[in-house]
Amino acid sequence: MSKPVVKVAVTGAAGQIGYSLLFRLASGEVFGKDTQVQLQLLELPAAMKAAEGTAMEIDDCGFPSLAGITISDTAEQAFDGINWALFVGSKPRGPGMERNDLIRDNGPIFVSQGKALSRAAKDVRIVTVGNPCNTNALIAQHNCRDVSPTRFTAMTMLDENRAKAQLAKKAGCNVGDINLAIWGNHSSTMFPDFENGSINGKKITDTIKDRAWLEGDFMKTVQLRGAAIIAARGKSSAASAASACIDHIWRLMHPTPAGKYFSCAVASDGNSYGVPAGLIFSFPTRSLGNGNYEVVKDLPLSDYSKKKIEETTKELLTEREVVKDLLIK
Ligand code: NAX
Repeated sequence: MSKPVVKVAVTGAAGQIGYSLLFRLASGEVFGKDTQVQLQLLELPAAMKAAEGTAMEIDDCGFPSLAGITISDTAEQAFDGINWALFVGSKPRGPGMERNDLIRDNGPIFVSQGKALSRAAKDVRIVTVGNPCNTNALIAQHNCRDVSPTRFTAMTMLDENRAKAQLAKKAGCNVGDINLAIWGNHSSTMFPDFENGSINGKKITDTIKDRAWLEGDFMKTVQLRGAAIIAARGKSSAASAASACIDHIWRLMHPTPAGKYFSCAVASDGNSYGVPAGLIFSFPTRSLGNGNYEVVKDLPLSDYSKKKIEETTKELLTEREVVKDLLIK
């Protein structure tokens, strides 16, 4: 009997993240060995040759779970019939560039890709990685009339993984023992919620009693980790971002164990934690096991947490204002 095929489009396939992500998608680790993965790569014309090189290397891995690879510089072609759209491709932030300049520069990419997606795919789930990923997801969602807004997500899993790694070192535990979620924007305003999080079922703050570290070095390390990696490596995070993208998809595909949650930026329903409706906001999220999810409701928030959530909300509202002319519907 032939195996089911999942079609996955990856934009910016010839980039740094693409170079790690594509191999892991093709290897079968996300969708399982009993599913075939069809990769549909999208690149700019100037990077098509490099994408071909990456595709040659993927072929050379001999992954039995790979159905095939197509490469295109036309979004509608790359998105034809896809089940997953991984929006990785975007322009990097240039020297001296302000965040708002980057938002304005990258916004149009997500207008055209949102429209193309609407025409080319119906049963599709979207993961936005390209920065500023929350607002890029918002733009794509508004321009994609024929796909449910709930299908659009942005990636804050890398922030979650970074936070867990720091907590595990401090507590002397395994990262797998930690339950923690990120609130808000994938930016330096995001809030890793160490107040609601747990280590082996016990509150993080009961295990790590050094509150000054949690509010200080821990928060700073997680919020500024991207910049620290650029300073050390001379390039932005790539393999860790690809790994987080794999985790993001995997978590959405598998039912979240009781009492646990993960970080996923999704459209706010307007009735959760005071976050205005429609903002693509990272919440503690649980998967129903089939790609569908629910935001965890009624977590208690201290005044400290509320303030952090307000700060990141404010930043996302400002970003939405900057791109308001790109938001149709
Ligand atoms: P690279 O510059 O290595 O690759 C980007 C690729 O996108 C290039 O090959 C480029 O040709 C392609 N591209 C640009 N515009 C395109 C378009 N309109 N259609 C298709 N392809 C297009 O960047 P890379 O390191 O791979 O990072 C990609 C994005 O991920 C960046 O925006 C980066 O800021 C973002 N990140 C997001 C993270 C997150 O946690 N959400 C963390 C890592 C990373 O910083």
